[in-house]
Amino acid sequence: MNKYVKSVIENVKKKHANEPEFCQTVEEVLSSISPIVDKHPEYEKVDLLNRLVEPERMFTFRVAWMDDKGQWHTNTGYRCQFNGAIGPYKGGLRFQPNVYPGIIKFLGFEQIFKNSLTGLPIGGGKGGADFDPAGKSDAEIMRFCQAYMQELYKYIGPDVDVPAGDMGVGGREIGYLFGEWRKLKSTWQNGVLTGKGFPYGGSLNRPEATGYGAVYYLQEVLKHDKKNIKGTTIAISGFGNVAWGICKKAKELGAKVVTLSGPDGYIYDPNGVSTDEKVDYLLTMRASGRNKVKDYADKFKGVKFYPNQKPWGVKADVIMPAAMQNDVKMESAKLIVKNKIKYYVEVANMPTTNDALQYLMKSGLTVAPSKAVNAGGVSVSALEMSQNSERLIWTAEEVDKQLHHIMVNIYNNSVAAAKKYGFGYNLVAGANLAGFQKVADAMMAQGVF
Ligand code: 2IT
Repeated sequence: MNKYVKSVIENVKKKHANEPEFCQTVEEVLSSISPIVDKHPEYEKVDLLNRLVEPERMFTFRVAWMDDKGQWHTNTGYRCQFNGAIGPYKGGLRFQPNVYPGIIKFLGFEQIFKNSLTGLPIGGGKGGADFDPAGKSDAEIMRFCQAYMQELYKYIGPDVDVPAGDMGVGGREIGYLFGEWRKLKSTWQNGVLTGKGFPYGGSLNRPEATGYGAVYYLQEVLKHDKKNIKGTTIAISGFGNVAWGICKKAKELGAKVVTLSGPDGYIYDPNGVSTDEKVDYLLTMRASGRNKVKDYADKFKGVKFYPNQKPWGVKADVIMPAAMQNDVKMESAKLIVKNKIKYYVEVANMPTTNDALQYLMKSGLTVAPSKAVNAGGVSVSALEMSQNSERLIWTAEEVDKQLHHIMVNIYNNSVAAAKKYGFGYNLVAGANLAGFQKVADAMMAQGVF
């Protein structure tokens, strides 16, 4: 590995020893871009890589809110504006009790390269809070979102930083956040958030975009091996918004999603999540706030529930982890290899530990990285920004067409970048190389700061 790259990885590991997720993504990205750095000795002179791993700025703020009994609570809010070289900071907000600076930084760092891959002018950012939405009433969620925006509004704007949703932040939360923005600013200002509801500036197909984009990417992967997606069986984790989008598009294309998972275990549906009723039921389960995937097995015949297990031991053509980071560790990777699965397509941000990812690749699976596969979500967010600034509304067909085009480009650019730098057919290295090159070029052009 390039000596400068190595020193930056070591530097991050030392400096951020208490933020393992951030160290993990930095090591994963930087180790694949080493051949670009070999070709550009000038990067070291301007210390490009140490600047790349340092957020341009990051905010931490207090969020105080009242529960329905009149008791006050205090949480920590975050917004990380990681890299704005190619456009306004763009990235989601995650509300989850395990949120701390290491999670926000890992997501923000991934977002830089993901957003670059989309080909659209958006920089990398991320935010969130260590707030637990589970079991909260609608009024409590509203008060939390309002209190959160009372601080966040100071740092964002349509040409500055455009937040969206992530885990724990869906259409409802974006609505409350946007309402508070309007209350505080008395301006529409081109929408300022993405993932808004359709009646007030949201884009058609934004809720579906991450899942749809992932399936479009999968189609390209299969096409490479002269395979058709029709009849393909897919094992996924999660049952949230992203899983829903995957099921909906897979059903349309004749593929079968046979597993879903939640904190309580996983379900196996041999017939697939392949009817409108089943796909819609995912929304019902999510809206119930129960956070239990067992409900699906109770509702539909012939479905088996496996308590406290992950779905990685099942036989399927494709594995698509779509729940959370580090969901697939070495022991699960071994099961996947033992079952002779050929395609491992990440969807959630960093769902695989670095050792498990390396092992899957070495074992001959085709591995696709999340920063490419899940980029459809943020791509349609960028299309929402375009529609808002032009005061236009595109049809669902138009948005879908553009999304499809973007995903095919991401795949092709990744394949080409990996080939160019001698990695062969390597989608993981390719995504990092292609994503990095554009950001590095932009940073070099803009001078040192
Ligand atoms: O991880 C992601 O790309 C997101 N949570 C969506 C970001 C966005 O701005 O739509």
